Amino acid sequence: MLALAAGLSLLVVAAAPDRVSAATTKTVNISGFSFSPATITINVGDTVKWVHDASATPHSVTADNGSFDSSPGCSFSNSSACLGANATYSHAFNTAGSFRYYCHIHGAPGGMGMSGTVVVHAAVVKPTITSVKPATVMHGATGAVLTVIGTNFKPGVKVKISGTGITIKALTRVSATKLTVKIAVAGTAAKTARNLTVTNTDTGTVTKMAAFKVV
Ligand SMILES: [Cu+2]
Repeated sequence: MLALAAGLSLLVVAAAPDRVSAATTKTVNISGFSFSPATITINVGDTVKWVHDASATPHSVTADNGSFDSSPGCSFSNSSACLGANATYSHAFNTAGSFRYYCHIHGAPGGMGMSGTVVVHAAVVKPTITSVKPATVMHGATGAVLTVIGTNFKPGVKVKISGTGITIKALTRVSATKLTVKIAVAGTAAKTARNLTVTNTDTGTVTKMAAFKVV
């Protein structure tokens, strides 16, 4: 029974997208009459924690689009509903985009006065490589074509091959799951196994060790 449970949890882990980084929390300080930093950049799933300084000045963290508000009732006449000395407010961001916010007392929507922006980047999902064919490439071949099968190959994808003596002549992204790589293999290229690395413009990357061999 224990073994079965362990097997199931392994399956769950394998099915999850291969994220480059885990969720984190970043801090914005509410100091004086400003948010610091005024613009903070995070990834989808991350949390921003706002920390009020030690002063008693009332503030709020209020989204322009109404999606979050630390202190809905906060106003000049109701400052007890605002964030006070050393108060904190946290909000998790689960969609990519740029989110403006302001303070009910000292700012206004549209970046007026005491305000800030949270920039949320889409999570980086790594590409994967299932297979590279053919398994061997002839020494001195001038127009060999490797077919790379995998997932999440994005437009602008780049390919690198380990070692020296191999020149990439053309790279075609046939689809998100298929690349073709035309290579020339120098007569002096070492007859060794080569690693092939695929890298997306969003930095998601994967290397297949000994993807093919020069023979
Ligand atoms: Cu304020």
